[in-house]
Amino acid sequence: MNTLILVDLQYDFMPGGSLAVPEGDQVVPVANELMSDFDLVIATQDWHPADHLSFASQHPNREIGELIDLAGLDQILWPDHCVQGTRGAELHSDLNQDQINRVFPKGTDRKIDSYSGFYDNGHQKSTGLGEYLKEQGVQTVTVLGLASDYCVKWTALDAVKLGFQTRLIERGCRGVNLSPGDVDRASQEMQKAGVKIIE
Ligand code: VGL
Ligand code: ZN
Repeated sequence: MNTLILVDLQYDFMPGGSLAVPEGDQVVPVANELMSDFDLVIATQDWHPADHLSFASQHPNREIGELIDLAGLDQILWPDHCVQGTRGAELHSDLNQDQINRVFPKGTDRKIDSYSGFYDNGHQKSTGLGEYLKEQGVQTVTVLGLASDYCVKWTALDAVKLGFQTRLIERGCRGVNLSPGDVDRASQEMQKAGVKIIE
């Protein structure tokens, strides 16, 4: 089971979206091009309630980009994004969605963020993705999507931890770079953990 994981290819992470990743839309054609090479295609979908506590709007006197403590975990405050049922939360319509076998939502619990497609940031609750891949007999996963320095990174790191051989398609990823160099550091961190960076 040759498996491709498409991370958060949603309008809010594309140019014009509320948490726009520079050139985020450029990875959509890469995803489309690669899908047919895989037996199984999974998409993750950031899927927050409107009052999600990762939103700066939920914390009076706090600003976007600030770091807070959220139930004991470091939390960066983001603009409202990927609110359930809104257009910003939809997968980009140029994606060949009929080739996506399953979509795994994440970040649905108001009180905890979920960068990884496998677990929330406290590693308390699984999205079901890891169990699903194991059931399917998947051994190797290939990851691409948005954003390199957040959801892609944590998804790839969890994939390694779960024992999957993990590959990352670099040209299929773009990052936020909240601090300059974040994407490069994410890449190094993934590589160190055993993720094979391709191209
Ligand atoms: C993401 C920040 C907040 C991502 C999701 O998809 O990388 N980043 N929520
Ligand atoms: Zn989010």
